[in-house]
Amino acid sequence: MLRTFQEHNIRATELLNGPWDFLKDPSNVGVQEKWYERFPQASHSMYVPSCWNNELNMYDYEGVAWYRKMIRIEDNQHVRLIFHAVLGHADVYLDGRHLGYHFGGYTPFEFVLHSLPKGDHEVIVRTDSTLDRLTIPTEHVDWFHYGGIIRPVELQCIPDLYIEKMKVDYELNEANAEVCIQVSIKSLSQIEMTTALTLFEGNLEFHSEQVRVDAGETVNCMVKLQWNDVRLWNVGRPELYTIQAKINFDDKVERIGFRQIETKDHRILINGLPVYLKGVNRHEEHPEWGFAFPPKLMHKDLDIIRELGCNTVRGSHYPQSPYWLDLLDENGILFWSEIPVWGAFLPNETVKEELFQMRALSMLEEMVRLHYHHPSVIFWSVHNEIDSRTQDAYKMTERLVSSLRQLDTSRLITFATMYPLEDILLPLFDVIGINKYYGWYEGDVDGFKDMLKLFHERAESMGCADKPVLMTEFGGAGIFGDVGWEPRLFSEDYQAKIVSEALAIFRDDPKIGGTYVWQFADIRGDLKSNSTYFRDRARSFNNKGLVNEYRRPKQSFREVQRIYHSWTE
Ligand code: ADA
Repeated sequence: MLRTFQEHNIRATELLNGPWDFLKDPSNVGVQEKWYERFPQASHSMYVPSCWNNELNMYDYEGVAWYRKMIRIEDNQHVRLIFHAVLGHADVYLDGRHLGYHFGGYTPFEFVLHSLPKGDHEVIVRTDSTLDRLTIPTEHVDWFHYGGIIRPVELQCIPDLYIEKMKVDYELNEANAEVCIQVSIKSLSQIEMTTALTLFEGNLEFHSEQVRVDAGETVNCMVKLQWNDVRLWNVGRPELYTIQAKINFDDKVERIGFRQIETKDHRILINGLPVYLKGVNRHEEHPEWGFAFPPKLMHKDLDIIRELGCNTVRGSHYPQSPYWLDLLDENGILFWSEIPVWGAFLPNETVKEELFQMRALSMLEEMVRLHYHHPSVIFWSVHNEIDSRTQDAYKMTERLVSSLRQLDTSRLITFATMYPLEDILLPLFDVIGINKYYGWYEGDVDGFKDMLKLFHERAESMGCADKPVLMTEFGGAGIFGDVGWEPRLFSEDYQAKIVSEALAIFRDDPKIGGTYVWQFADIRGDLKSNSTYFRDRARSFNNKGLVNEYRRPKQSFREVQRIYHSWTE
């Protein structure tokens, strides 16, 4: 499942989920030996989507691996081949021909294949999960370093005239919306063609026109309407609208929610009313599936997060599945979306590199494209814990933020800083996120009080006094099942104690607009016997979850649940 609803009712689509032929290429000889022309006898098959590290004897494999799938095309036809997410570097070949390269991990990329002849075709993917100083994330990162095709691969049959994309925007004045719908119709034909374009909201037709498209061209149709008295999407009270664009032999469905986001007096306002954010950081990760997180388990995560009393989730630290965001849309839960620029060990030298910045820019663009219509998404975040004290960080951030502002003006732009008292980036953002671990990595929990006092003074001196400040990370490790009489480090008791004390401090500070506990569930860490990084991660897990990796609640879960339920705005 890709979405909780059908994105196409007319276009024929097929998921290529299931077994693919799979081969490791640890010596990286595949390109030289032209495996894309002649795939070697497959050593075994790999289920797609999945992470290969979850298979036997593959746990710590980082490097190159090849996938192959035969596809059957019933008629000579145009085909759209979509890879919804492949970790790291991906080169795609069709019948021995290189179709293209993509770098990323959590966003889709696609190829449109004109007039693919009827019959069998061979799709080959070379992936490389190797991290280095210029990949995003870079080589030292605090989550397990999986590889593979982690989200579905989709095959769509498209007609000569097809809907390339649809974009829905609106301006709200109370409950009156000026709606702007843009539909791009693309021709793959040799001749000029005409089609009807019809737009529906649910089953209700509200627009129809004839569109002429020259051979091989794209026409962007823009429809502007005034919709009065729309039902507003709100926290805990979701209202969704389904918009379908239909042409002669194709269609596309998008789902939106009408809501207005603002900031005022240190608070996030949704539809003019302040919402105190009660959140957690969630990795989309599970020990059995890695990042190929099954939709069924997303329902369970959602239920647990609702039990906890959250009204928001931070998608740490990469664009999460559209299915997950659909669930948040349907439940009125706010979302923070970010790209995997994870900076705690990011050298300044890397920040300066053009390739690194270009990768970050294209990840931002792909994230916005993927999540654009989800009403739950209210924050775009450009990075986490980079060294935000340097001019190089400033220059890169300015570039990322200005590109985001061109892509979307309707959401708040933010980041998470680990240097709140020295950060020079504050003025660039709408909202400031602070990550700090008093009671765990430094001092005791009371350290938050002094830090926040100094931070507010500093923010004021930088002209940022009114911006909402969110506590985007805080907490400590608690090993599931380790409970006792005394709150020892790494016990559930100690974790529950520091998290609840921290929450009380934040709630007392009128300048804090919300909290995201680090973290929802325990995740696998990236420990290596020959590396000094993350050696404090017992069991090779980051144990700061309120639930363990199998979603069993710890004491801290009960405490946060009690506290979040007691907070009313
Ligand atoms: C950082 C980082 C998280 C995690 C956390 C921790 O704040 O943003 O990804 O690594 O520290 O557990 O130390």
